[in-house]
Amino acid sequence: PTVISDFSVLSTDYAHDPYRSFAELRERRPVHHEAAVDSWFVSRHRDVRRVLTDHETFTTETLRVRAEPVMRGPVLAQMAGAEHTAKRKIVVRAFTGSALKDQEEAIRTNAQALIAPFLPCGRVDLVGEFGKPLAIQITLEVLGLDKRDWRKVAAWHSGVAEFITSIVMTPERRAHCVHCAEELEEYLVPIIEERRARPGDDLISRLCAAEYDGTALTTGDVTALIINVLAAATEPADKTLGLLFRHLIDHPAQLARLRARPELLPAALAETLRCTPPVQLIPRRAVSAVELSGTTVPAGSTVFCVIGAANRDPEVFHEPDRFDMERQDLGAARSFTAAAQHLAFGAGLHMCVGASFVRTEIETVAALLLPLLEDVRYASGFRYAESGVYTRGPVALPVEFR
Ligand code: 2IO
Repeated sequence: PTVISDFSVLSTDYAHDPYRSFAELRERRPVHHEAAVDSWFVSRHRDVRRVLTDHETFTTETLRVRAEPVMRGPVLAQMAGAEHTAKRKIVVRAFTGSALKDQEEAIRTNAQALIAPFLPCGRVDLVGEFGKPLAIQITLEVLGLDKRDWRKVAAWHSGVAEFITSIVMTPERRAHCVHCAEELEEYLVPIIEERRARPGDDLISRLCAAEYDGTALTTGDVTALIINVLAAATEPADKTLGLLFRHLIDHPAQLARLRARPELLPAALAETLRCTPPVQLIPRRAVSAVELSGTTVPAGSTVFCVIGAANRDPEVFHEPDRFDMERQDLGAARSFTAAAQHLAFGAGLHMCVGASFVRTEIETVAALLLPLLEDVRYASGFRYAESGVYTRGPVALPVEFR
Protein backbone atom coordinates (compact mmCIF):
# COMPACT_ATOMS: atom_id res chain seq x y z
CA PRO A 1 0.00 0.00 0.00
CA THR A 2 1.16 3.52 -0.74
CA VAL A 3 1.73 5.46 2.42
CA ILE A 4 0.73 9.03 1.91
CA SER A 5 2.88 11.01 4.21
CA ASP A 6 2.06 14.57 5.13
CA PHE A 7 5.47 15.43 6.46
CA SER A 8 5.95 19.17 6.96
CA VAL A 9 8.70 21.31 8.38
CA LEU A 10 5.91 23.65 9.48
CA SER A 11 4.08 20.99 11.54
CA THR A 12 3.83 21.10 15.32
CA ASP A 13 5.44 17.62 15.34
CA TYR A 14 8.56 18.94 13.64
CA ALA A 15 8.68 21.98 15.96
CA HIS A 16 8.34 19.68 18.97
CA ASP A 17 11.20 17.40 17.90
CA PRO A 18 12.90 17.91 14.53
CA TYR A 19 15.60 15.35 15.41
CA ARG A 20 13.33 12.35 14.99
CA SER A 21 12.54 13.41 11.39
CA PHE A 22 16.13 13.84 10.25
CA ALA A 23 16.74 10.22 9.15
CA GLU A 24 13.54 10.18 7.08
CA LEU A 25 14.41 13.54 5.56
CA ARG A 26 17.94 12.46 4.56
CA GLU A 27 16.87 9.03 3.30
CA ARG A 28 13.48 9.60 1.70
CA ARG A 29 13.18 13.32 1.00
CA PRO A 30 16.72 14.71 0.88
CA VAL A 31 15.42 17.67 -1.13
CA HIS A 32 11.99 18.25 0.40
CA HIS A 33 9.67 20.80 -1.16
CA GLU A 34 7.55 22.67 1.37
CA ALA A 35 4.61 23.88 -0.71
CA ALA A 36 3.18 26.39 1.78
CA VAL A 37 6.36 28.48 1.64
CA ASP A 38 7.56 27.27 -1.79
CA SER A 39 10.98 26.42 -0.39
CA TRP A 40 13.30 23.40 -0.62
CA PHE A 41 14.80 21.77 2.49
CA VAL A 42 18.14 20.04 1.89
CA SER A 43 19.32 17.61 4.57
CA ARG A 44 22.26 15.45 3.39
CA HIS A 45 25.70 16.54 4.55
CA ARG A 46 27.13 16.41 1.01
CA ASP A 47 24.28 18.49 -0.47
CA VAL A 48 24.35 21.05 2.34
CA ARG A 49 28.10 21.53 1.90
CA ARG A 50 27.54 21.94 -1.84
CA VAL A 51 24.83 24.58 -1.31
CA LEU A 52 27.03 26.52 1.12
CA THR A 53 30.21 26.41 -0.96
CA ASP A 54 29.00 26.58 -4.59
CA HIS A 55 28.74 30.36 -4.66
CA GLU A 56 28.13 30.42 -8.43
CA THR A 57 24.84 28.58 -8.08
CA PHE A 58 23.68 29.53 -4.58
CA THR A 59 23.59 33.11 -3.34
CA THR A 60 22.65 34.82 -0.08
CA GLU A 61 20.13 37.02 -1.90
CA THR A 62 17.43 35.54 0.39
CA LEU A 63 18.65 37.87 3.15
CA ARG A 64 17.31 40.89 1.30
CA VAL A 65 13.78 39.94 2.39
CA ARG A 66 14.68 37.79 5.42
CA ALA A 67 17.02 40.25 7.13
CA GLU A 68 17.34 43.69 5.54
CA PRO A 69 14.03 45.10 6.88
CA VAL A 70 15.21 44.58 10.49
CA MET A 71 18.95 45.00 9.91
CA ARG A 72 18.14 48.43 8.43
CA GLY A 73 20.59 47.74 5.61
CA PRO A 74 22.74 44.99 4.09
CA VAL A 75 24.54 42.52 6.40
CA LEU A 76 27.96 40.97 5.81
CA ALA A 77 26.52 37.68 4.52
CA GLN A 78 24.70 39.52 1.71
CA MET A 79 27.87 41.08 0.32
CA ALA A 80 30.15 39.61 -2.33
CA GLY A 81 33.52 40.15 -3.97
CA ALA A 82 35.96 42.84 -2.85
CA GLU A 83 33.39 44.65 -0.71
CA HIS A 84 32.70 41.46 1.23
CA THR A 85 36.40 40.68 1.69
CA ALA A 86 37.20 44.19 2.96
CA LYS A 87 34.29 44.52 5.39
CA ARG A 88 34.54 40.95 6.63
CA LYS A 89 38.20 41.56 7.48
CA ILE A 90 37.27 44.49 9.74
CA VAL A 91 34.73 42.41 11.65
CA VAL A 92 37.02 39.36 11.89
CA ARG A 93 39.80 41.56 13.34
CA ALA A 94 37.43 42.79 16.05
CA PHE A 95 36.69 39.22 17.19
CA THR A 96 40.03 37.40 16.95
CA GLY A 97 43.63 37.75 18.14
CA SER A 98 44.43 40.45 20.68
CA ALA A 99 40.87 41.88 20.58
CA LEU A 100 39.56 38.46 21.60
CA LYS A 101 42.10 38.27 24.44
CA ASP A 102 40.70 41.54 25.86
CA GLN A 103 37.13 40.28 25.45
CA GLU A 104 37.91 37.20 27.56
CA GLU A 105 38.16 39.44 30.60
CA ALA A 106 34.79 41.09 29.87
CA ILE A 107 33.23 37.65 29.44
CA ARG A 108 34.56 36.37 32.79
CA THR A 109 33.63 39.52 34.74
CA ASN A 110 30.06 39.56 33.41
CA ALA A 111 29.57 35.84 34.04
CA GLN A 112 30.91 36.10 37.59
CA ALA A 113 28.65 39.03 38.45
CA LEU A 114 25.57 37.28 37.00
CA ILE A 115 26.04 33.92 38.71
CA ALA A 116 27.07 35.29 42.14
CA PRO A 117 23.54 35.95 43.53
CA PHE A 118 22.45 32.37 42.73
CA LEU A 119 25.34 30.60 44.45
CA PRO A 120 23.96 30.76 48.03
CA CYS A 121 20.55 29.30 47.03
CA GLY A 122 21.92 26.42 44.90
CA ARG A 123 19.47 26.97 42.07
CA VAL A 124 19.47 28.91 38.79
CA ASP A 125 17.76 28.83 35.38
CA LEU A 126 20.85 28.67 33.16
CA VAL A 127 18.90 30.07 30.20
CA GLY A 128 16.44 32.69 31.51
CA GLU A 129 18.33 33.91 34.57
CA PHE A 130 21.88 33.50 33.32
CA GLY A 131 22.52 32.73 29.62
CA LYS A 132 20.14 35.27 28.10
CA PRO A 133 21.20 38.32 30.13
CA LEU A 134 24.83 37.20 29.84
CA ALA A 135 24.69 36.94 26.04
CA ILE A 136 23.26 40.44 25.64
CA GLN A 137 25.58 41.99 28.25
CA ILE A 138 28.71 40.50 26.68
CA THR A 139 27.58 41.63 23.21
CA LEU A 140 27.01 45.19 24.46
CA GLU A 141 30.38 45.28 26.16
CA VAL A 142 32.33 44.02 23.13
CA LEU A 143 30.48 46.50 20.90
CA GLY A 144 31.36 49.33 23.29
CA LEU A 145 27.69 50.03 24.11
CA ASP A 146 26.29 50.89 27.54
CA LYS A 147 25.61 47.68 29.49
CA ARG A 148 23.01 49.46 31.60
CA ASP A 149 20.79 49.53 28.50
CA TRP A 150 20.69 45.73 28.32
CA ARG A 151 17.00 45.28 29.09
CA LYS A 152 15.75 47.58 26.34
CA VAL A 153 18.33 46.30 23.83
CA ALA A 154 17.30 42.72 24.72
CA ALA A 155 13.64 43.58 24.00
CA TRP A 156 14.48 45.14 20.61
CA HIS A 157 16.81 42.24 19.83
CA SER A 158 14.06 39.69 20.40
CA GLY A 159 11.89 41.41 17.78
CA VAL A 160 14.79 41.48 15.33
CA ALA A 161 15.60 37.81 16.01
CA GLU A 162 11.94 36.80 15.61
CA PHE A 163 11.89 38.40 12.17
CA ILE A 164 15.04 36.73 10.83
CA THR A 165 14.11 33.32 12.27
CA SER A 166 10.44 33.13 11.26
CA ILE A 167 9.39 30.86 8.43
CA VAL A 168 5.86 32.26 8.37
CA MET A 169 4.86 35.52 10.05
CA THR A 170 1.56 37.33 10.57
CA PRO A 171 1.39 40.99 9.45
CA GLU A 172 0.99 41.96 13.13
CA ARG A 173 4.21 40.22 14.24
CA ARG A 174 6.00 41.62 11.21
CA ALA A 175 4.99 45.16 12.15
CA HIS A 176 6.07 44.57 15.75
CA CYS A 177 9.50 43.25 14.68
CA VAL A 178 10.13 46.11 12.25
CA HIS A 179 9.11 48.56 14.99
CA CYS A 180 11.69 46.98 17.36
CA ALA A 181 14.35 47.35 14.65
CA GLU A 182 13.45 51.00 14.07
CA GLU A 183 13.81 51.74 17.78
CA LEU A 184 17.14 49.92 17.88
CA GLU A 185 18.30 51.98 14.88
CA GLU A 186 17.17 55.21 16.57
CA TYR A 187 19.18 54.20 19.63
CA LEU A 188 22.32 53.37 17.60
CA VAL A 189 22.51 56.29 15.15
CA PRO A 190 23.46 59.03 17.68
CA ILE A 191 26.04 56.68 19.23
CA ILE A 192 27.58 55.97 15.83
CA GLU A 193 27.71 59.70 15.02
CA GLU A 194 29.35 60.38 18.37
CA ARG A 195 32.04 57.72 17.67
CA ARG A 196 32.59 59.17 14.22
CA ALA A 197 33.32 62.55 15.83
CA ARG A 198 35.39 61.11 18.70
CA PRO A 199 36.75 57.68 17.78
CA GLY A 200 37.85 55.11 20.36
CA ASP A 201 39.32 51.69 19.63
CA ASP A 202 35.95 49.87 19.53
CA LEU A 203 34.30 48.18 16.52
CA ILE A 204 31.86 51.07 15.87
CA SER A 205 34.73 53.59 15.67
CA ARG A 206 36.72 51.30 13.40
CA LEU A 207 33.76 50.77 11.08
CA CYS A 208 33.25 54.56 10.92
CA ALA A 209 36.92 55.07 10.02
CA ALA A 210 36.93 52.29 7.42
CA GLU A 211 36.93 53.13 3.76
CA TYR A 212 35.68 50.97 1.00
CA ASP A 213 36.44 51.83 -2.64
CA GLY A 214 37.71 55.25 -1.60
CA THR A 215 34.58 56.19 0.36
CA ALA A 216 33.84 55.90 4.06
CA LEU A 217 31.03 53.66 5.32
CA THR A 218 27.85 55.67 5.84
CA THR A 219 26.11 55.71 9.20
CA GLY A 220 23.47 53.51 7.54
CA ASP A 221 26.11 50.93 6.55
CA VAL A 222 27.56 50.93 10.06
CA THR A 223 24.10 50.61 11.65
CA ALA A 224 23.33 47.49 9.61
CA LEU A 225 26.67 45.88 10.43
CA ILE A 226 26.25 46.63 14.15
CA ILE A 227 22.71 45.17 14.22
CA ASN A 228 24.13 42.19 12.27
CA VAL A 229 26.85 41.57 14.85
CA LEU A 230 24.46 42.24 17.73
CA ALA A 231 21.97 39.63 16.50
CA ALA A 232 24.58 37.07 15.46
CA ALA A 233 26.48 37.31 18.77
CA THR A 234 23.37 37.22 20.96
CA GLU A 235 20.71 34.98 19.44
CA PRO A 236 22.62 31.65 19.35
CA ALA A 237 24.80 32.23 22.46
CA ASP A 238 22.45 31.39 25.37
CA LYS A 239 21.13 28.47 23.33
CA THR A 240 24.63 27.03 22.88
CA LEU A 241 25.42 27.35 26.58
CA GLY A 242 22.09 25.75 27.55
CA LEU A 243 22.57 22.92 25.05
CA LEU A 244 26.10 22.20 26.34
CA PHE A 245 24.86 21.88 29.93
CA ARG A 246 21.89 19.81 28.83
CA HIS A 247 24.19 17.27 27.13
CA LEU A 248 26.51 17.18 30.13
CA ILE A 249 23.65 16.66 32.59
CA ASP A 250 22.22 13.92 30.35
CA HIS A 251 25.65 12.20 30.19
CA PRO A 252 26.97 12.12 33.76
CA ALA A 253 30.00 9.99 32.85
CA GLN A 254 31.13 12.56 30.26
CA LEU A 255 30.47 15.39 32.73
CA ALA A 256 32.67 13.64 35.32
CA ARG A 257 35.38 13.11 32.71
CA LEU A 258 35.22 16.77 31.67
CA ARG A 259 35.53 17.89 35.32
CA ALA A 260 38.66 15.75 35.62
CA ARG A 261 40.05 16.88 32.26
CA PRO A 262 38.96 20.49 31.53
CA GLU A 263 41.05 20.48 28.35
CA LEU A 264 38.16 18.46 26.84
CA LEU A 265 35.92 21.55 26.95
CA PRO A 266 36.54 22.56 23.29
CA ALA A 267 35.58 19.01 22.25
CA ALA A 268 32.43 19.08 24.40
CA LEU A 269 31.44 22.39 22.80
CA ALA A 270 32.21 21.16 19.27
CA GLU A 271 30.12 18.01 19.87
CA THR A 272 27.28 20.16 21.22
CA LEU A 273 27.38 22.23 18.00
CA ARG A 274 27.38 19.08 15.87
CA CYS A 275 24.61 17.29 17.76
CA THR A 276 22.38 20.29 18.39
CA PRO A 277 23.38 23.29 16.26
CA PRO A 278 21.66 26.42 17.64
CA VAL A 279 21.22 27.70 14.06
CA GLN A 280 19.25 24.88 12.42
CA LEU A 281 18.51 26.48 9.05
CA ILE A 282 20.60 28.50 6.57
CA PRO A 283 18.78 29.98 3.54
CA ARG A 284 20.12 30.42 0.00
CA ARG A 285 18.76 31.31 -3.46
CA ALA A 286 19.50 29.00 -6.42
CA VAL A 287 20.27 31.32 -9.34
CA SER A 288 19.97 28.53 -11.91
CA ALA A 289 18.27 25.12 -11.99
CA VAL A 290 20.41 22.61 -10.10
CA GLU A 291 20.28 18.90 -9.29
CA LEU A 292 20.75 17.74 -5.70
CA SER A 293 20.42 14.03 -4.79
CA GLY A 294 18.33 13.37 -7.91
CA THR A 295 15.91 16.28 -7.50
CA THR A 296 16.08 19.31 -9.76
CA VAL A 297 15.58 22.54 -7.89
CA PRO A 298 14.31 25.22 -10.30
CA ALA A 299 16.12 28.50 -10.96
CA GLY A 300 15.12 31.16 -8.43
CA SER A 301 14.24 28.67 -5.66
CA THR A 302 14.68 29.34 -1.97
CA VAL A 303 16.76 26.52 -0.49
CA PHE A 304 17.10 25.92 3.25
CA CYS A 305 20.08 23.90 4.51
CA VAL A 306 18.87 21.70 7.38
CA ILE A 307 22.05 21.92 9.47
CA GLY A 308 20.84 19.63 12.27
CA ALA A 309 20.13 16.82 9.78
CA ALA A 310 23.43 17.26 7.90
CA ASN A 311 25.33 17.15 11.21
CA ARG A 312 23.80 13.75 11.94
CA ASP A 313 24.45 12.23 8.53
CA PRO A 314 25.79 8.67 9.06
CA GLU A 315 27.83 9.08 5.85
CA VAL A 316 30.06 11.44 7.84
CA PHE A 317 29.58 10.66 11.55
CA HIS A 318 29.57 7.24 13.19
CA GLU A 319 26.48 6.71 15.41
CA PRO A 320 25.47 10.29 14.64
CA ASP A 321 22.64 10.52 17.17
CA ARG A 322 24.98 9.86 20.09
CA PHE A 323 26.55 12.72 22.04
CA ASP A 324 30.19 11.73 22.44
CA MET A 325 32.65 14.52 23.14
CA GLU A 326 35.52 12.13 22.43
CA ARG A 327 34.29 10.89 19.06
CA GLN A 328 37.15 10.40 16.60
CA ASP A 329 35.38 11.72 13.51
CA LEU A 330 34.78 15.28 14.73
CA GLY A 331 38.31 16.65 15.08
CA ALA A 332 37.54 19.11 17.89
CA ALA A 333 40.62 21.25 17.19
CA ARG A 334 39.48 22.16 13.67
CA SER A 335 35.79 22.41 14.63
CA PHE A 336 36.08 26.19 14.95
CA THR A 337 37.88 26.67 11.61
CA ALA A 338 37.02 26.40 7.91
CA ALA A 339 38.17 22.75 8.11
CA ALA A 340 35.26 21.86 10.44
CA GLN A 341 33.37 18.65 9.61
CA HIS A 342 30.17 19.79 11.30
CA LEU A 343 28.22 22.58 9.59
CA ALA A 344 27.00 24.55 12.61
CA PHE A 345 29.03 27.58 11.48
CA GLY A 346 28.01 27.10 7.86
CA ALA A 347 30.80 26.71 5.28
CA GLY A 348 32.36 28.60 2.40
CA LEU A 349 32.87 32.35 2.03
CA HIS A 350 30.20 33.28 4.56
CA MET A 351 31.22 30.86 7.30
CA CYS A 352 30.55 32.36 10.74
CA VAL A 353 32.94 35.22 11.59
CA GLY A 354 32.21 34.68 15.28
CA ALA A 355 33.40 31.06 15.53
CA SER A 356 36.55 31.89 17.55
CA PHE A 357 34.67 34.42 19.63
CA VAL A 358 31.86 32.05 20.62
CA ARG A 359 34.42 29.34 21.38
CA THR A 360 36.19 31.68 23.81
CA GLU A 361 32.85 32.91 25.18
CA ILE A 362 31.34 29.50 25.93
CA GLU A 363 34.62 27.96 27.09
CA THR A 364 35.32 30.83 29.48
CA VAL A 365 31.80 30.74 30.91
CA ALA A 366 31.65 26.93 31.20
CA ALA A 367 35.12 26.76 32.81
CA LEU A 368 33.92 29.29 35.37
CA LEU A 369 30.57 27.57 36.00
CA LEU A 370 31.65 23.94 36.27
CA PRO A 371 33.59 24.24 39.56
CA LEU A 372 30.85 26.48 41.02
CA LEU A 373 27.99 24.14 40.10
CA GLU A 374 29.01 21.01 41.94
CA ASP A 375 26.71 18.03 41.43
CA VAL A 376 24.71 20.05 38.85
CA ARG A 377 21.35 18.42 37.95
CA TYR A 378 17.93 19.42 36.63
CA ALA A 379 15.73 21.11 39.23
CA SER A 380 13.23 18.61 40.62
CA GLY A 381 10.10 18.24 38.47
CA PHE A 382 11.73 19.94 35.45
CA ARG A 383 11.06 18.42 32.05
CA TYR A 384 13.54 19.41 29.37
CA ALA A 385 12.04 21.14 26.32
CA GLU A 386 13.39 23.03 23.32
CA SER A 387 11.78 25.55 21.01
CA GLY A 388 12.49 27.04 17.60
CA VAL A 389 12.75 25.63 14.08
CA TYR A 390 15.23 28.18 12.69
CA THR A 391 17.28 28.88 15.79
CA ARG A 392 16.64 26.26 18.46
CA GLY A 393 17.54 25.88 22.11
CA PRO A 394 16.22 25.02 25.58
CA VAL A 395 13.15 26.99 26.68
CA ALA A 396 14.61 27.03 30.21
CA LEU A 397 17.26 25.11 32.12
CA PRO A 398 16.57 25.30 35.83
CA VAL A 399 19.34 23.44 37.65
CA GLU A 400 20.19 22.67 41.26
CA PHE A 401 23.69 22.29 42.62
CA ARG A 402 25.65 22.19 45.85
C1 2IO B 1 22.04 37.96 11.22
C2 2IO B 1 20.51 33.45 12.79
C3 2IO B 1 21.24 35.08 14.39
C4 2IO B 1 24.43 35.94 10.73
C5 2IO B 1 21.63 37.17 10.01
C6 2IO B 1 20.60 37.93 9.26
C7 2IO B 1 22.78 36.78 9.09
C8 2IO B 1 23.65 35.63 9.54
C9 2IO B 1 23.04 33.50 10.66
C10 2IO B 1 23.78 33.84 11.88
C11 2IO B 1 22.96 33.75 13.15
C12 2IO B 1 21.59 34.43 13.12
N1 2IO B 1 22.93 34.40 9.67
N2 2IO B 1 24.46 35.09 11.76
O1 2IO B 1 22.52 32.43 10.55
O2 2IO B 1 25.09 36.95 10.75
